Amino acid sequence: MKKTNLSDYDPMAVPDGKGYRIAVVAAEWNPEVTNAMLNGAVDTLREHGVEEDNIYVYRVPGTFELTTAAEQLLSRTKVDAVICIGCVIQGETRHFEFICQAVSQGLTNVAIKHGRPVIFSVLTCDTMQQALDRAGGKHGNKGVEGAITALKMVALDHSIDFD
Ligand code: DLZ
Repeated sequence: MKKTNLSDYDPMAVPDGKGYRIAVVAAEWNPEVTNAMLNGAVDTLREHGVEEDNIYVYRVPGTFELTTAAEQLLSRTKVDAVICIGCVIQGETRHFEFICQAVSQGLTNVAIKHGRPVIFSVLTCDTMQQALDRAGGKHGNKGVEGAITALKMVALDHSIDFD
């Protein structure tokens, strides 16, 4: 069956987030989209046991800046994961390609450098409607998925933390 709501998940399969420290960074561009994703991510972290004091929310100007923020957070704090939220909409110029390429490669590099989960909750859409459909619309909320992914990746990280 075709999966149309990307936020369908089994809550029982999500690790308890008690004691996890999670940063959520959201871009200010396309705020009607990124705010909905940010709210979805934070609500989901709370629902799965992450304490209010352990959720750190930051804003950056645009999606391009997510990489710098993730690097700053992982190099200067003890957060267990960083959820990066952005929305890039195709325009008339090639800006879209450069931002998408830079942020996907940049976030991958930061995750590998620190060995910590950096979650790619970045929508790369042709139209605003496609983005809204994935930010609490008919295709779910990519922020919710980012939170679930973060919880699963932190649990994995902790489970292999032995010598
Ligand atoms: C410049 C720009 C453009 C054209 N489009 C978007 C977009 O669709 N989504 C987004 O998050 N940011 C966009 N930006 C801003 C860049 O991400 C970045 O903030 C600036 O290039 C400054 O580094």
